[in-house]
Amino acid sequence: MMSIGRRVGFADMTAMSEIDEIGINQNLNVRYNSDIIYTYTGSILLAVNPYKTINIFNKQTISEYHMCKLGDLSPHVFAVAEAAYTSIVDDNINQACVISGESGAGKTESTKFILQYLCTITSNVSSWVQQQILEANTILEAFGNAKTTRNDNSSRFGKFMQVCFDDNNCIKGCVILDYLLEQSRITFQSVGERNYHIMYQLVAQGQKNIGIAKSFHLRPPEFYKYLNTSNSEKINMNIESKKFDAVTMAFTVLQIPQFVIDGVFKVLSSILWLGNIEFIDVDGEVTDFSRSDQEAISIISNLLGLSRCDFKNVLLIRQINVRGNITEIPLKIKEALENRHALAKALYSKTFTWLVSKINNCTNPGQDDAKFLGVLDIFGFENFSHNSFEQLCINYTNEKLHKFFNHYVFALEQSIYEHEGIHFNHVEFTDNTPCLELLEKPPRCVFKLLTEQCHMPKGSDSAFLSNMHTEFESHLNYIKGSDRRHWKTEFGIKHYAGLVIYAVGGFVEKNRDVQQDVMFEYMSCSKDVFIKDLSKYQDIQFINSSYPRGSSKSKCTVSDNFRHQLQSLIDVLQNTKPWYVRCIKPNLQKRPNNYNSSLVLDQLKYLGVVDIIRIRREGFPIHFSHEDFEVKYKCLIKNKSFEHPQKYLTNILEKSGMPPTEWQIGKTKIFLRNAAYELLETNRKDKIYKNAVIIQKIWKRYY
Ligand code: AD9
Ligand code: MG
Repeated sequence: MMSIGRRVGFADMTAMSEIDEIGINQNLNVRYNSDIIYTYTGSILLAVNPYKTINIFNKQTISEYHMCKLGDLSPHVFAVAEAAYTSIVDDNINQACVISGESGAGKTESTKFILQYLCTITSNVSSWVQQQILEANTILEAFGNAKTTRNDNSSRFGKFMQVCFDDNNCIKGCVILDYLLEQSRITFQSVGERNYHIMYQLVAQGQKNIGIAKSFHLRPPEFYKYLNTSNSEKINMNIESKKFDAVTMAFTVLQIPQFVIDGVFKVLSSILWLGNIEFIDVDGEVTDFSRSDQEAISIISNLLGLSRCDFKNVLLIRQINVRGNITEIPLKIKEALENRHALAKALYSKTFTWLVSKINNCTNPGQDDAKFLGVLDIFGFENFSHNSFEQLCINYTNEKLHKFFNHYVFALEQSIYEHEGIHFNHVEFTDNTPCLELLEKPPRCVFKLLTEQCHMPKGSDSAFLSNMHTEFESHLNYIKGSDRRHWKTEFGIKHYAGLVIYAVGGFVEKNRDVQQDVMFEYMSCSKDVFIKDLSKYQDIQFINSSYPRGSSKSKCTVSDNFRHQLQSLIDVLQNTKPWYVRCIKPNLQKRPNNYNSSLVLDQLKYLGVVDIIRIRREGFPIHFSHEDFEVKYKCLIKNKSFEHPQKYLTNILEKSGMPPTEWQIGKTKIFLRNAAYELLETNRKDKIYKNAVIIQKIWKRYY
């Protein structure tokens, strides 16, 4: 294993005398070349993805980090997990590990290491719960991850896993919140990308096991259009089928009954079959099935437990509600093709949220006020050659989290210093409030204008775009497109991490919450118990946020729901003690031993690393109220009778032997640098120990 005390470069970059991006980059590079992937900036951890196995994640390393303070050993994600856990135990405050970085930087792997750490150090008691938490991840990855050009195991949803603790600080369960699963992937994948892992795993299992193939009407992977939109490389049936076994095992550990597991696979198979329906155009107005569609229709209705006739209606007819009168209008071929894709996406995303809720039913400790340590693994900033609605939502998430981070690290800290009369050098940081306001602040903002179009019967992308151009023309964070030729199809937002050009095509449609209510209504009469249950399932995260249903005007759009979800996440984070893991991707080729300096430099810039180091070094990260400080450290001085309370505090600090540069006394609070705090703590623990020894001696003498 990596030698824990090995010195290469600076383990904590707040100790560097010269801090600029180049120095930081070199430091990370030198450490990376020696397979040291972790580096601190104060208590914030930077992690460079090694793209190879490094032997520092085993049980032995976990036990070395357990009970050690942050900074005692080499930087490690285990040290952050330990510090957060200790803080739950000592301070009784909820904790949050916020893991950020771009796609493929290592967020999901870091999340798993933190969970593995927590489950191991608390595993003497109910190890079943620990097992369930780890297996929940197996299911989430199978259903929510896919191969993309940037990452072979890319998470296509965000998650916040709250690990809950009982009064003895043992894990008693876990609550998972999921965010915005990417739906477009179910029906289309770009070149070099794939559908969700579980699709290949199921089909591969069908190739190996005739019983499975028969039960779920499975065919070889080449047969399915939804698995072949991207000409991706050949599927390794053996590996996929092994992974399928791991998923069924995980279902068992989570006590999901067999008929439910079968139900989930039936839905997946019917989604794959849906992709193969071709339709024929009857007369330009009406659509029907082609001869080859007949097999797919019977199989899907059979899998979903619907009558053929009901299912045909779902695929070929649209129902319109005009003042209570339902009118049926046949779909034109283009509409039928689109409607079929929408059905497939609705089925998959409902199954996904249903799965998350089932996992939660199993792992939820059932007590709302349990202490928790949350781990946030959410999509990083994205800027592709073609950016759409999904990228806007993802980048909006990053803006929100960046503001939260700024607020925590910079704004809050500096305003406290000013208020308390502390001397410090003001650190400038990029405040992203104007960009966030452009996106989300009512009454006129990007998301409001989009929703407005979605509520209009003839709402369109072009109307949305022209409204934005008029409304935000003079906004500093808005541009009308990459150049004049694209003003009719694009808009640009200057995010904290750079300018992103969005292609407006499809925004209105993607933001409309196409519920596929008719399909789910038919499914509620299904002969299959699971399908029936699934059709009635409503995501509780959205029940409260929805406006009254019925009129299309009041219906929540996808971005409305997402904004509510995100705001409640920020509200939760605001009441926790946050820990940050900033993940860095060293190269685009997913290769080990390959450090691309300019790629890393870009990431250092938008992760705000230089500013973090400056404020951490120039600032005083540890704060105590005068009273708390006195109670905690008065044991360190003998003379406890000072006329002036300020003198009393000064005396404690001076007696510890720390230079005055390491601490300051504010109007109501004491401010310490890390080194000062650690010295005080060591002195205090020594004192307590010595007192305990004395008491023991006295006790022995008398009894
Ligand atoms: V995405 O936004 O979900 O597309 P992540 O989550 O940031 O992305 P992920 O954790 O999936 O990235 O890491 C990508 C790949 O890098 C993994 O599949 C591993 O092959 C590799 N990786 C990441 N961290 C480590 C590590 N500590 N050790 C070894 C790693 N390999
Ligand atoms: Mg991930």
